[in-house]
Amino acid sequence: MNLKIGIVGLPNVGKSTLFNALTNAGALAANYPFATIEPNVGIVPVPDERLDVLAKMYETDKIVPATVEFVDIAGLVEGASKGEGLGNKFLAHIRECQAICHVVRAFKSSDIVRADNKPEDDILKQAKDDIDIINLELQLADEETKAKIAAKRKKDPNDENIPFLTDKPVIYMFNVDENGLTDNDLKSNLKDLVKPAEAIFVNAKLEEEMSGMDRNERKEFLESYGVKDDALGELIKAAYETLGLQSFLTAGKKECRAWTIKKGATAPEAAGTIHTDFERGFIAASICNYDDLKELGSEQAVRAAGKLRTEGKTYIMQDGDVVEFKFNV
Ligand SMILES: Nc1nc2c(ncn2[C@@H]2O[C@H](COP(=O)(O)OP(=O)(O)O)[C@@H](O)[C@H]2O)c(=O)[nH]1
Ligand SMILES: [Mg+2]
Repeated sequence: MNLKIGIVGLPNVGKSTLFNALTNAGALAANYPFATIEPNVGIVPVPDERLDVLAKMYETDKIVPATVEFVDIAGLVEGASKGEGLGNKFLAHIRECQAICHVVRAFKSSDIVRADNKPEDDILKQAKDDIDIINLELQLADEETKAKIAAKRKKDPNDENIPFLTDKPVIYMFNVDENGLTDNDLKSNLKDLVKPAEAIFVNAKLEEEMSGMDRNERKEFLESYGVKDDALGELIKAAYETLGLQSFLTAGKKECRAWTIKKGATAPEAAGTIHTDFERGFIAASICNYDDLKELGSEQAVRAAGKLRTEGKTYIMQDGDVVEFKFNV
């Protein structure tokens, strides 16, 4: 399952700064050859401390984290649907994404002009106006798509399986300044603007400043500003929540790996994310819970404690299941 998230927002809200910070944090989060496919597309490993624990336990040769693909989508401006800016070029990019990360400017800076050139006065009101502009452009783009389909095929576009932009789940990422990070009134007001969508708060400047730091330094640095998790961690948590995703793990000498599946997925469906043959030839899954494994220290100990289960076709996977599939090819 390839999770792809598109970063949208008005110009000068901090999209590219955040894109760079996210890909940089990802490169650091795991020893994984992360890739920038194009200047605006990056594959980022999902930080998962469980993999480090398993890797030690199994004396693993290789850690393979789950990954998320981020796309920095420029060109969405007021009037984009009428051909302003890069016009509709952003549409194709957004269509391919499962979720949209909508970056909203909520920091004050007299140096960085707002897209509308207005002076910064009321952060809350301006954030609302900015959000409305982007959402209207997405809506207009969908209207246009619908009209095109209707004209071409003389069909009701609502009957077709078109991935409309406004159907995509949105995570709002408010780019706040240092004061905003701990301003609970501001945060709760911004949250209210977009609920029931997920809202997260980051400071793109701080994220950028962490680019040369290792994991421990980052943690300390963020804590000094009263922040628990970095933008990557926050965004991935919100995306998993919004899209109803979870991870299961496989562990062995050859590799320790995290896999992304839907909540509610059955054991054969989980097997299918590894290989379609695994799903077709599914026999059973040998499963233990990550916390049990961590606590007891080894697979043998888990087995001895009677906590290694054999599950069949109807088993519903749980987050943190450590799994070995048995199958017929
Ligand atoms: N003061 C301040 N400046 C920021 C912040 N985030 C981004 N910027 C600056 O705003 C400008 C535009 O940022 P950029 O990431 O290119 O915005 P984009 O147009 O949305 O991609 C750059 O000069 C950034 O350094 C922030 O949190 N605080
Ligand atoms: Mg940019």
